[in-house]
Amino acid sequence: MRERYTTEHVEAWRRDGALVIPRFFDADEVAAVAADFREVFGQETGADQALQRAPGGSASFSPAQFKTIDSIPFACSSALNLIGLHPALVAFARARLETDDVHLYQCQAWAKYTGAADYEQPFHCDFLNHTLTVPDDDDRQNSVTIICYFTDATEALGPTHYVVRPDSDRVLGQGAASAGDRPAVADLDTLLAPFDRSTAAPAGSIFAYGIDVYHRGSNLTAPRGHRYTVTACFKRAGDEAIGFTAWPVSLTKPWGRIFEHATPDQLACLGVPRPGHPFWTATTIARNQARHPGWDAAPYREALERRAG
Ligand SMILES: O=C(O)CCC(=O)C(=O)O
Ligand SMILES: [Fe+2]
Repeated sequence: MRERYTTEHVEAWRRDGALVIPRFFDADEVAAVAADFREVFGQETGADQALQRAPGGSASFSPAQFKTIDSIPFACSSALNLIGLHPALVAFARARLETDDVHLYQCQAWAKYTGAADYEQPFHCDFLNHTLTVPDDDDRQNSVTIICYFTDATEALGPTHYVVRPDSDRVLGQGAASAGDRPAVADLDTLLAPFDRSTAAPAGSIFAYGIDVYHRGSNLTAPRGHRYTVTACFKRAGDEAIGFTAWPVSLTKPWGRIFEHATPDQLACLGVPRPGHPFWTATTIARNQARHPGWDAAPYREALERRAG
């Protein structure tokens, strides 16, 4: 299997808090995920004209930006349902967080279309809705948030823009990103503008960034354009300070699509105990098999037999 990231990438992440890894996903993976996007969102083509804010207006968050975003699982193939748990992505998160036990706490598919919204956002850090407090001083206790592109993110197709941590620290003072709240830095966008970088990259690329890294969504201006992304966020398992999605809440969603195809390792990233965990008894295995008929219980049963034997 080809190497999808290097130790230099992990080092860059540690130093800068953010990086783009071009073509992390293969062309066939991109094609399969994009096909699922078309099935789930039912629309591929944006409007002829971009929606742009009035002259003099400032970039902002708006409900229209988030109209076509949803969490896994979806009624489509395993391509989209499991791409956020791709073994290489999980391995990258493990390397970055320096633990084998990571938890996927957000996994959303987001389709954006030219003209459906003005997607231009002000600079912000994501910790504001990933924790009730502030980012940890120890980066390994924070999380790895990853935007995965399944369409080409050219400049006219709304690539995320960002500022590496050394730059924002220099401009705003060390740790200012962790203060985060915009009123404390009134002209944040002006101050950060000279250090603005684009994540423009071909389909299959990923943008990994910390919850303390300044970034912003940008608008889609290409006529009839669309942008497909999956956001996958990992934290250390058991870290109650960080969160976003409580997976069991979406009980009416097609979880069978996940259970039918995910490996025990992938399921563990969603909080399903691993084979051999004391949770798995003959009773719980049988009951879970009844709940998710397509689930392959063999590894769990075998681990139970090994424990008993
Ligand atoms: O979709 C993007 O490019 C970034 C969006 C973002 O940063 C946000 O909504 O918090
Ligand atoms: Fe954000």
